[in-house]
Amino acid sequence: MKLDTKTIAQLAEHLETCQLEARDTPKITDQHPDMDWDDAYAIQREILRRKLGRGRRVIGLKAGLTSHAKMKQMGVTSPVFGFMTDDYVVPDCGEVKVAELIHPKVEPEIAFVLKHPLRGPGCHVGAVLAATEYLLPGVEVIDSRYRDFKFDLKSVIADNTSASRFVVGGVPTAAAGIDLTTLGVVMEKNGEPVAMGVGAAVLGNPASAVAMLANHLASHGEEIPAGAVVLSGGITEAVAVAAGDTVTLRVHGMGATTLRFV
Ligand code: 0L1
Ligand code: MG
Repeated sequence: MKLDTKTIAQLAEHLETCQLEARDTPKITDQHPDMDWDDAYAIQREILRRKLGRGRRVIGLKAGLTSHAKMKQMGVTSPVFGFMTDDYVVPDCGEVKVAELIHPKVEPEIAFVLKHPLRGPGCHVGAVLAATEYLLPGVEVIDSRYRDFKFDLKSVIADNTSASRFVVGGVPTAAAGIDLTTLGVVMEKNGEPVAMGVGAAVLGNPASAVAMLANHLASHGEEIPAGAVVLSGGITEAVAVAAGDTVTLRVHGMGATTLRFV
């Protein structure tokens, strides 16, 4: 690691304050160009520690930048991982207050809810499917704390991978019998389709992203707990939203989930 404990704590406080006050910041690597991957995840873990200290609970975990579309959009080459606390949950058909966010975007995802914990290393698609209780359509609202969504991979990891809100809904669907690679999704904004894709856009199979998350957590001695909601990553590029927009994600055979921006 290149950063000391005090700097990690200061950067975590800075990024979390930007989140809580809905204001943006230049990317942190501008001031700390030498920070490494361990520093980036240490800052993210310190943000989580602060939230847990205020009584928040971890509800889910996420993989991000998992599709070639997203990687191309952001100019990066590998996925990133983050957490979601209880205040990130939007009820199905619920509202997101845009004033609480900086510059939100939405992305269509497949959510996994696990019946058994998943622990790496060596976690693979088969283990993920065996541990999955059901799948759901999910929309992630990302809201990078970095000005104009301009960041590098280390900065975005420290910023908990832009996590801010998410909704899941539709029909809880067993993974057995579903071909996740050809699973089709349509995301609508104000009734118009704005993004379409299939599961294979996420690392060939969204379950691969969950396996990678389990293997990543194993390097910190952690696992994906049973009951966690896991967002497997955007199937398409993210779409900007504003107050007044309604977003619906339809996933073939799994129904739909909706959220409204006010
Ligand atoms: O969930 C995601 O794919 C987002 C990862 C962070 C990058 C971004 O803000 O787009
Ligand atoms: Mg995402």
